[in-house]
Amino acid sequence: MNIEKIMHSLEAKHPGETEYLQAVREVLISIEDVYNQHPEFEKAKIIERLVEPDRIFTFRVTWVDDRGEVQTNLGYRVQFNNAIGPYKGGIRFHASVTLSILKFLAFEQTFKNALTTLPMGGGKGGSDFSIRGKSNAEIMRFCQAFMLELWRHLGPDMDVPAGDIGVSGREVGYMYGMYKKLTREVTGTFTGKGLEYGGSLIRPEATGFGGLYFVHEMLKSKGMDIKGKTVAISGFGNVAWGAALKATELGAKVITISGPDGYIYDPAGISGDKINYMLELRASGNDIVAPYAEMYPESTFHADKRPWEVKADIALPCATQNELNEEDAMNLINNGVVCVGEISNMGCTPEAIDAFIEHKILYAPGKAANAGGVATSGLEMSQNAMHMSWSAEEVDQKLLGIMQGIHQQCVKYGTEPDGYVNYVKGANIAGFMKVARAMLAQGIV
Ligand code: 2IT
Repeated sequence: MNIEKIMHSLEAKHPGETEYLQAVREVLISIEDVYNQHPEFEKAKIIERLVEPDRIFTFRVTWVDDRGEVQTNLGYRVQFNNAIGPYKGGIRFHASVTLSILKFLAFEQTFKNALTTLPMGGGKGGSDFSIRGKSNAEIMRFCQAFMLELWRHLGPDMDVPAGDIGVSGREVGYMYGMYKKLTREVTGTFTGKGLEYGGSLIRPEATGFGGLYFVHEMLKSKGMDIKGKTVAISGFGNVAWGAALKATELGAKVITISGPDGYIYDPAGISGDKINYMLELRASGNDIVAPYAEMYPESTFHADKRPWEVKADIALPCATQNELNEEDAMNLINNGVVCVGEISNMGCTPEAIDAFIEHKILYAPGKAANAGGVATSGLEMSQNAMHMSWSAEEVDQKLLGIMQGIHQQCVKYGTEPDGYVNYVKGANIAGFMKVARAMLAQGIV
């Protein structure tokens, strides 16, 4: 495989799609050696086929705001790869959304979903619509307008969306309601639904829980205990919330959360009511964490800073892509970090990842560490297909088993001669091998 040639051609075809090109390059570097050992992959041009989405829908979403003004946003769905199952992946509503971001997310999702062992292909969708400052009625009207276009591309065995940044239970409910009305079917095409209408227990917590199960496995494999460790978390949404809950339950102490306005440092530990308060802050719709420091005076607010400057044993990026750069990585390393679990998608820049690997830090990429969210979505699909619901314990046990399985796959494919586990390589190779074999088996399509 000639990585530079492939990247050059992709850059020419998709100029300026930096996040997508970044995600592809990372995977190609990881899989180069195994790819070269499989001439059948090269013969079937697996890489050239795998780096391009099967198809992309882009559409206009027009709706009317509370003042009666007509608003127009962009809507997208990227159906990346369905070699191992129906397209599956979340929908992101955020002002920063571009096609490049959704293509990187859908590309990563393809490998992540393969790692879960469940039959799900990769997809992602979204809009540049931001829920910040919008009324409930505006959010509902937007979700309905979005679904008026998207519904025809979805289906329980075709494409099953879920939430992502800016899309949680409320937005999923509004989209699913419109989807049902248009399709006249009740098949559960959407995950992250409310418990009353087909949602799964543990799904809201699953990304954070899964991330902590993975981190726990990483530490255990090196004879370390998570108990008593300090944890720096970024973000304050659903993922950060689930991560803080499980970290605390496992005996660790969460000392930071963050928002677009800065970060909170709480040396007393963010636990109990403080974790619930995180959800209240989120629900306020203001997208700021500063009020936490007023509510809990033992904590401090650090405006316009990222949490990676604090001393912590474990760092968990839980916000968004490229939120932890090389300088942040060096701060963490110099402060003695032992484990970094990327629970956001592509949370670390390539330079930050290189620094962690060079310093032999336990570092897990998002497609391994955050796969618990989509894995539990897969479990929600199973429950819907069976017209049954499992108990929280059942779902949680399955989630734990899946995360342990992903950890084993990373160790299998990522262990280097000196015993260091390169989780990036492990996750990319394990995910790629499964998708590539499935594509090969199904011919040139
Ligand atoms: O990035 C992700 O894995 C998600 N946003 C969840 C996707 C899903 O289909 O549950």
